[in-house]
Amino acid sequence: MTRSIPTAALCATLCFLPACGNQSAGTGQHAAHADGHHHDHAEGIQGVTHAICVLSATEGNAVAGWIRFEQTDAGVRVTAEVDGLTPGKHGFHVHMFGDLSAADGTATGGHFDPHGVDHGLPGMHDDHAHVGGHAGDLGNLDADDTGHASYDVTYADLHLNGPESIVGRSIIVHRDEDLGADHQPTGNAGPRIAQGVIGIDAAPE
Ligand SMILES: [Cu+2]
Repeated sequence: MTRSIPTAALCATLCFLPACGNQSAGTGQHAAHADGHHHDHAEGIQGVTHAICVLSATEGNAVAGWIRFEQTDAGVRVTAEVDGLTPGKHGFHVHMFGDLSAADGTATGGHFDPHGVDHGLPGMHDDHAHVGGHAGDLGNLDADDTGHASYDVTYADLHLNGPESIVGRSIIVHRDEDLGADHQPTGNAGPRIAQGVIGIDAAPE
């Protein structure tokens, strides 16, 4: 019993010293590495100002298009140009995950809903457009007779940075119209006909 104590103490000392030495060296390298990058990456600290989602049709559909997101003083401006739709309204939302691995779009999960509230359609308050109940509720695309839809709405409460950022999540376009709050939790918008990941976009020069 008496020998085990010094042995343990010796082992602890031997093990500790090299570890301590390595840690010091590692910390020094890390500090130098970080310092060298401060200037190069200064622009990234200001956050995301532009994002883009390029849509791909889900299996059996022929929808194509894009949705762009731009940070403005009034909020995030959402613009979209989408083709291959049937004439009329098609619900579209920010969904939780940027996972496009399912052919029917279901790997993207449900609507992005960081506050755990009911689904709804976007509306106006104090002259500013607000997303519907869920943070991802963007309402409907409205396709003309050629199957083309344009969209341009600036939302005061949509985010490209911070804990409610939509970057890295996805957009789903649905076959049917989003009927809003009377149809929980999805607006009864039907199958997913197009999907895409929201990624960081280049800011215009
Ligand atoms: Cu949806």
